[in-house]
Amino acid sequence: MPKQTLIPLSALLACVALYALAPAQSEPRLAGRQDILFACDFESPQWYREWGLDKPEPTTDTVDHDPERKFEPFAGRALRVKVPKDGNLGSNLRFAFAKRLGGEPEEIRFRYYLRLAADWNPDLQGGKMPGASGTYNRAGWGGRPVNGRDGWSARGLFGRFENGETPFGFYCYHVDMKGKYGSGWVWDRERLGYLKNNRWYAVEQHIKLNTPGRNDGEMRGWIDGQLAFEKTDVRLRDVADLKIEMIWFNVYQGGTKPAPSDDHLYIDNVVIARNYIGLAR
Ligand SMILES: [Ca+2]
Repeated sequence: MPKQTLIPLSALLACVALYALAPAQSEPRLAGRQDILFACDFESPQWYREWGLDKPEPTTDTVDHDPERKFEPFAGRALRVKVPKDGNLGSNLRFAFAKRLGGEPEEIRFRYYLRLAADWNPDLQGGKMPGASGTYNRAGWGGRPVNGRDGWSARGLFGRFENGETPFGFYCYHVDMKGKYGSGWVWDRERLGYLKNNRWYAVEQHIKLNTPGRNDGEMRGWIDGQLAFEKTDVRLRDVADLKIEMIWFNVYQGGTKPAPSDDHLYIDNVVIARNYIGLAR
């Protein structure tokens, strides 16, 4: 079982000192905020080091132009993620709180800008998008249901293409789940979570873990600053030592069937924070 940990204030302050300059450069609105835990604008040639990697994953790179897929920058370079034909995995980037900050929170916000490329057409199957998780490599993903003591996850979800739009939501392994697989909750408020290709969206997520054993966990989603989903009765855990282990920047098509074609998307302006982040501009 994971050790029960609190983020030491010194670690938090060190982190703020480390990252406070980076978002201020690319996002003036974040300047001076003391609650920003991580920001990545993908401008550095060694952007992957900001994610704790020695080299980028083979399905990821950064681009400032990509006319074949109708890319237009949101702010300079962006991460390009490819789900390859005959594959499933596009990104497995992670920001693990204990490793990076010395402790794990119970509430977190994160926001990124997402653009589905011209070739994005998940006709066959949906899949996973970035989200928070606490699987501790035991339970809460890949058909490994949870029991309240072993793990949980609340990744993003995308559904199959519907009339040229991609339904977007949460894919959640929680204590009240039925069967082997997590629950899919599309962000259907005012259809805000139905995303079109070839335009940028600001995607923000809020996770507040429940009181152990109680149905009072909170999950929210915003698209372009508008509340697209809210659920305040989630039970992600029954024990206090399950925390928010990481932000799992997962992009995965499936399921188990391989993708029938290459599908690309772009990500920029990633921010993880303690409070609501909002739009970059
Ligand atoms: Ca950028």
